[in-house]
Amino acid sequence: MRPFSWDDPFLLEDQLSSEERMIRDAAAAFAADKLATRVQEDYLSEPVDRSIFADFGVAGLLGATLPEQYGGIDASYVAYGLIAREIERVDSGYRSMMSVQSSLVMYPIHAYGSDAQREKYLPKLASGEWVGCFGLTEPDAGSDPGGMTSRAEKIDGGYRLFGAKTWISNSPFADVFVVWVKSAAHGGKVRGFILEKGMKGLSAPKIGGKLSLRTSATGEIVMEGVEVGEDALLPNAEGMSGPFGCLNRARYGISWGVMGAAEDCWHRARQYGLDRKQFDRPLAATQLFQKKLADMQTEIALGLQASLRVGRLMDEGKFTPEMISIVKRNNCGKALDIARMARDMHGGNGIQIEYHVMRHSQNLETVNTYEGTHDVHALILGRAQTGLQAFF
Ligand code: TGC
Ligand code: FAD
Repeated sequence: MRPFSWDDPFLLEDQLSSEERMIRDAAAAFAADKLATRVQEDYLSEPVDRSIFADFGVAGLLGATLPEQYGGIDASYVAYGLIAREIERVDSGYRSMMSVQSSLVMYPIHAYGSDAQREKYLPKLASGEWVGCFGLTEPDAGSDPGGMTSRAEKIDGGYRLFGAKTWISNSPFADVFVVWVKSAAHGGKVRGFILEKGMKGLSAPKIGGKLSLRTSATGEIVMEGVEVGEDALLPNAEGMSGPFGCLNRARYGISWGVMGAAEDCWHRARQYGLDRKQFDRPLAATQLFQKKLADMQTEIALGLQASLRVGRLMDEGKFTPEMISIVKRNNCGKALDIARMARDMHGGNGIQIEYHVMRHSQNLETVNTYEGTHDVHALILGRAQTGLQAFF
């Protein structure tokens, strides 16, 4: 019988293809070399620094699921999840940068864009030369994005856009803005537009003072009569299924990513308990400490298996959004519990940047909220099993 692998209880490793393992190993090496080396300084300084995108691009980690023709590596959705897990093992903010670019900017341009839009934007987004952002949330429309008031008015040869988006990852340094607004020319339906930095009437001020996700820059998108041509409209998406189609991919990636952050907390708590002695014995020799480690191991092993299953279903074209709600919601909630517990298990040291666990727990507060809060995903799942709408 094979010995029990405490850090891979269900032998996840054996369930991956050699190509998936290769992509995972490349992402892990990248994360150790380029991200772990700067994370403490980035978290403390809350930088507006886009240089990391070029590093991601060189490593082939942007838009990985897209075809090579557009700069992707034709990776499976399982491989995409494995990339998110390795990046978020270092920091949720870095994973946010990667997943917004991949799932929320490159995916809609590929899935809903014209050939000209694909050729113009995707290679430069894949290389990290250009940075993208995704504007859906508004000051008065967060969990209910259908309540947005941003709008496009038809003008000769194009559109004029008005409105404000808030809480937008990457916006302060973005070159490419995928924004979702209601278009009167399309019966008031939600349509996607691609805006570019420097357009008259477009600005993206930074939101400062965040106590979470500090390695990732967040800002607004302000549109004061931004004029664009017909070629800025994403032709192949109409209605809320456009932005939600992107969110399906990003939420799925998050379900893997948060397990990476949780694993980092678990491994650090275990090692701390082995090293630290109180009452003349290691903390890890106490029953309470071991119970906490067992809870972490169990939830992470189950969460990873669930994400792997959803990833395989995505690769087979058999997924539904509700499956993604289950893994986004549960994995985020469990990862947040694990990070808070790991912080506690580190005692006073747990609040220090050098011990990493409090940074993870602060980050996971955001990840549990964005892309649909924990409770909003509960309502999606409640509606799916009762047929009853409980949003209002
Ligand atoms: P509802 O009536 O359910 O649906 C309206 C239309 O949308 C379609 N749809 C979906 N299509 C594809 N995938 C999904 N997951 C879909 N969910 C809904 C639906 O079929 C319908 O289409 P049609 O053609 O019939 O009109 O919509 P609702 O208005 O009742 O919405 C309720 C709810 C809660 C499901 C939805 O609004 C929601 O998910 N709210 C959460 C908002 C959210 O996730 N925002 C994310 C903003 S982006 C972000 O946070 C990025 S952070 C990234 C980072 O930094 O990593
Ligand atoms: P609200 O919708 O006001 O929710 C507040 C509370 O009320 C929550 O607990 C929620 O669960 C609860 N609630 C809401 N509705 C109901 C209901 N019907 N029943 C019961 N409870 C309910 N958005 C983008 O478009 N692009 C981005 O790149 C992006 N990046 C982000 C980065 C960061 C750092 C953060 C914090 C957010 C980001 N967001 C982004 C926005 C994010 O998606 C929203 O914050 C999220 O959807 C929640 O919306 P809200 O903040 O308006 O909260």
